[in-house]
Amino acid sequence: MIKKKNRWEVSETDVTPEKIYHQRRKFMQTSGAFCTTMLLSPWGSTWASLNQSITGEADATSYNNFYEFGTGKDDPVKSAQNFDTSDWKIMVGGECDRPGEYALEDLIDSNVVEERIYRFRCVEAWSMVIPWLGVPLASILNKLAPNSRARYVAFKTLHDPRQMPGQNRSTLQWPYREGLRIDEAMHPLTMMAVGMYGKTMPNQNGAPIRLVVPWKYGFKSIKSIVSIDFTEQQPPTSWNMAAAREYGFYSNVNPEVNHPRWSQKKERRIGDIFKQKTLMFNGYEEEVAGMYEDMDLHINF
Ligand SMILES: Nc1nc2c(c(=O)[nH]1)N[C@H]1C(S)=C(S)[C@@H](COP(=O)(O)O)O[C@H]1N2
Ligand SMILES: [Mo]
Repeated sequence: MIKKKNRWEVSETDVTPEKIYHQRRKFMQTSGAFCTTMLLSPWGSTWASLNQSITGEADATSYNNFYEFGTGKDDPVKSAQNFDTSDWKIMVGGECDRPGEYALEDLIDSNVVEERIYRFRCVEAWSMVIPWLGVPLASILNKLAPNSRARYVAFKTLHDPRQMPGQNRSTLQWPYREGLRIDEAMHPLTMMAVGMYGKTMPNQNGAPIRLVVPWKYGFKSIKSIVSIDFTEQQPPTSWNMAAAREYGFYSNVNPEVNHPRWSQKKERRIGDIFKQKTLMFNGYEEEVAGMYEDMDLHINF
């Protein structure tokens, strides 16, 4: 159950890099599955209208990129409805002391699940503001005890063409892969999300567990994760494999580095009419710029 305060007890909903909203919520598990309740506060539907900066839940859960369920923005909400995420396991391997197969409840400490409102910027120049539920990725990685050779963390999405119709086509090389440098993975802003808008993660948004890296383009936030590997070498990533000239390993949101086919200077927030300026590192510059101090971001895009 997610124990929610009444909406009027929610003190701070300002989405700024300085005041990242951390509303801790208890997230308890019942019989190995996460269970949510909306009994206490229906803010998932009301909050968005009260606070314009949060993207409407209906938009965030029906305008998706999840190519395993089709390339149209409205394909995932339609074709992921029967996606079976019960008894989910994550295989952990590589440079760590505790490899093996883990159930979600082994990796996620139920009483540290918290809600965080993050800006989310897709490389296609649209954006959203989402209240996620999850834990810092670092809290999971620390349990797995990476060793000193672990310089990167690689993630894979489930590969199951029977359930994921998009995997019957070679739009991308499956399974979907992503990766982070270990300092990026351990950064306190990096989150493993298990829900949004106070509810368990909808299938189309990456149930049951997905990454959220708010200063990077959306495609780094890999959905429906089944494996975590610690590696010494930079791991291959799906979009980089598909078009290396267009999608680099880092993919930090950067208005000064254009995609070869379009500008990254502006974005349209879903639900808004007018575009707004894209911020360096998606507005999280103060928190993350230090990790890239010695790098030329035009080369390491
Ligand atoms: N497995 C997988 N993860 C994925 C994708 C995908 O196609 N497959 N799309 C990415 C892209 S491009 C974006 S913008 C975000 C979209 O997340 P959302 O649908 O929750 O907004 O998911 C990312 N994670
Ligand atoms: Mo994206």
